[in-house]
Amino acid sequence: MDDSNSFVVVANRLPVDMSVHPDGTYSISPSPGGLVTGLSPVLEKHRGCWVGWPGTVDVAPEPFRTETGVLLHPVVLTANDFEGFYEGFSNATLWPLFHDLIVTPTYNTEWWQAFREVNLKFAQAVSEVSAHGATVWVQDYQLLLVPGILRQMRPDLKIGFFLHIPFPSPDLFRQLPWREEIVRGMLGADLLGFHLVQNAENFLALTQQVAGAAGSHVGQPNTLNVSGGALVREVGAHVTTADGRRVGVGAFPISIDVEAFERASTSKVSELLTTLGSPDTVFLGVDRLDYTKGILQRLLAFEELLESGALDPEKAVFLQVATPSRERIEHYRVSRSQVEEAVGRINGRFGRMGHPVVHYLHRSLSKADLQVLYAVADVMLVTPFKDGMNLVAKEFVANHRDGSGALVLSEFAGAAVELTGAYLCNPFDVESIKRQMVAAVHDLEHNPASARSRMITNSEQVYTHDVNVWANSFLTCLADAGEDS
Ligand code: ADQ
Repeated sequence: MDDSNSFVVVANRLPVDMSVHPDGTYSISPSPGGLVTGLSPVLEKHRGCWVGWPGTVDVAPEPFRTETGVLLHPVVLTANDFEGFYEGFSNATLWPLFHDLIVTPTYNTEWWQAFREVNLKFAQAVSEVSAHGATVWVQDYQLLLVPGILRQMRPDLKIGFFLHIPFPSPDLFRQLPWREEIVRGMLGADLLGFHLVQNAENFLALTQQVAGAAGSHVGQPNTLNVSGGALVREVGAHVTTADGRRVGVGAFPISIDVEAFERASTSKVSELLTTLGSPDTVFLGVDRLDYTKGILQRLLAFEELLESGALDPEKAVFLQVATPSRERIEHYRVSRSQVEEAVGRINGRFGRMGHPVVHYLHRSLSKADLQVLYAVADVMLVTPFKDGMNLVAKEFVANHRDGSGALVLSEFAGAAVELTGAYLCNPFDVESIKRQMVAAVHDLEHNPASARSRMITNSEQVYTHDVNVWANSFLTCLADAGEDS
């Protein structure tokens, strides 16, 4: 067995997209998304192994090493697995439930069966590749059952689990017909990590309510410990399972590889500004096209500000980049058509020939191109209805280390706990988004010292709490976790 398999990450997706060509050959390209952004630097540092699905059904390449030294171990999923496990249970049941029912979750027994079977496949793949006593780090809501299955297959492993999305209040979670199995699956880990203390507290409260899950009792739930508004270096709480294992529970807010987001090349920035007609104010949104992200609401806020004359269409532009996401799911299709209809309407109303007021791209961009956009933007709009963390907000902040620009941020994004210099808005209230957009523009123009001090506060937080701090604090806690109580 390969030595590098003493550190194994397992996530639904590999950090690559694979496409199969008609002649049977395939090509591979990087895949965007928060989880990949957070984990890639960690895996590169540990020269570890990443187990996951390559994004194509029924076929997968042999394990291979990336240019940066990470061993990728593909898991084969069938078209049925993809539908029931991924589109169904993961993204039409768990995703909306864990994001506080922004759309109504579907509870479907066949999807649940597929979810169990595919979690078993992932656990088997991990079990095959992991060295004796290896550390296995299981990622996210698609693999909630993997810790429990792995614990039975391979009791020698040290198992950590990190949830990248919010953990809902127990009252919502209890809707799930398979709630006990899910909690039991999670409790197979030695350490459970969440972004926020609130998420960890929701889980701890749940283990008391769904006690049948493991006959578990909660230890010291009130000692969850926060320093600097966010970081927990020690596991402050634990759950003792019926079989006497101690499962650590803590909050570890994810972050970014700050060096990758230093300022972009100035020539490209001024080139883009000229292309945009040298506007006074550039607003920017960058998201996966997901109904949780509040893209439509921020476009409506922009439209209403143009309508009322608070913004001048000759002087303000809005750039929105939306990565295609989960396009076969109905709610995602509806979201896309609403966003695109709004873009067309706003340009029809306020643009002129050769001068749209909203520039919209429905595609993935390279990190270098994203950096140019972050640098061009005066006001970044991050307005999700609910978000585990939101790395886009942190990327923008890292790009504005000099204190330029302003961030309008939803109070329901996990990042709001840390980025205290942001202009916080309530995305359910378009007036609130408008107010904060206007306040940000006003400060940038008339109160630059205050705007600068806000952004410096944000960037200091991100530069002192980068992705290495996140990974090291989780992995240090994991190394100490799992002893019998
Ligand atoms: P996401 O919902 O994907 O992540 P986010 O945290 O903002 O959301 O991460 C998106 C990542 O994708 C960023 O690194 C961004 O640069 C990249 N990206 C977005 N649009 C892009 C585009 N058009 N082209 C290229 N790259 C693009 C989930 C959770 C979040 C949590 C992360 C990490 O939903 O709440 O912050 O995981 O835990």
